[in-house]
Amino acid sequence: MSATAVRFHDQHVDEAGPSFGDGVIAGLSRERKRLSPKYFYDERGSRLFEAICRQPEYYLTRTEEGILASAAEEIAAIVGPESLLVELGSGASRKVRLLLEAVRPRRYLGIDISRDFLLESTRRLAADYPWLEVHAAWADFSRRLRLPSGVAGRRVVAFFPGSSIGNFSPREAEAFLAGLRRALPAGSGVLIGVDLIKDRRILEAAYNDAAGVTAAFNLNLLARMRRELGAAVEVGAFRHLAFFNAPAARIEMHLVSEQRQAITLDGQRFAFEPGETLHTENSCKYSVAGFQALAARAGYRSRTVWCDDEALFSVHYLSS
Ligand code: AVJ
Repeated sequence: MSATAVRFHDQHVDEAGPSFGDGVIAGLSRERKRLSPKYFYDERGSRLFEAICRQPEYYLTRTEEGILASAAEEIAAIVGPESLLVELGSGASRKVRLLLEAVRPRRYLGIDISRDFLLESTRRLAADYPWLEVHAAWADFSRRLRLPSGVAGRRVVAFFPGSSIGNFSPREAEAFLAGLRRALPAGSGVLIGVDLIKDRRILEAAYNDAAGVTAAFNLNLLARMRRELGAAVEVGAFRHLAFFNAPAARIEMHLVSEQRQAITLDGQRFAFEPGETLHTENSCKYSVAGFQALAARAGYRSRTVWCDDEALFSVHYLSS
């Protein structure tokens, strides 16, 4: 029953983006080498990310869950039962379960870039919540988003947890939110988790966990190049680097080349100097007021903001 209960929309909700291989070649060809963090999430990367969320230093997940748990009834009153809850980047997370149980929406649509992971997590939701109509759309929502036809609700609420918005620059985040507003019916809501600017020691510890899970997650990008693209790359000759760039209010992750070496792919050779980095992720942080101003520029009204007692993390309810 659970396997067939998910309506899977393999239609292109997104515009076709470059393949992993094309993205890697383009990123390695730049003067300052960089890759999009969306390439972290092959199956192994998605599992490593789930493990990051359980690390003691990674306060984001448990703090957001705490906020959602204590705000659940308030959120349920705003959202209402005849709704469609759209989760952007539907991981295996417990967060959406908190919401589903409190709100009891009619329909759920999970959107994710990792197909197998999406299927597994939506099937589990369908099995656990027989009253819920579960839809899954395989899409890269960082590109233009459309709701699959026939999937609607009296009120549509997009749930974008985990501070995933932080992967966009502030300018991109504004454009993304404006695009989301246009993709959803007028009057829709957005429930979005946003990590806050704070003491750099707390921030840097969260991206340098003692167990080395974040390092493995970062290095998996190189292993994925080898596995999927047949790239010649010495994974052991790169190391994980994560630091807070305070002027830009973001955590940066890089893979640092520990020696002179090259990655070879598709007959092309990409040379690294010792110490040269491949920039793999930005994770932007905001103040509450700063994020509200960004949302206002994207055409939203800020309805409610919830924070934890230590002001580590924020959850915003925006309406269009
Ligand atoms: C999924 C983008 C919110 O930036 O904290 C976690 C990804 N990278 N550890 C984040 C991530 C390294 C995560 N986001």
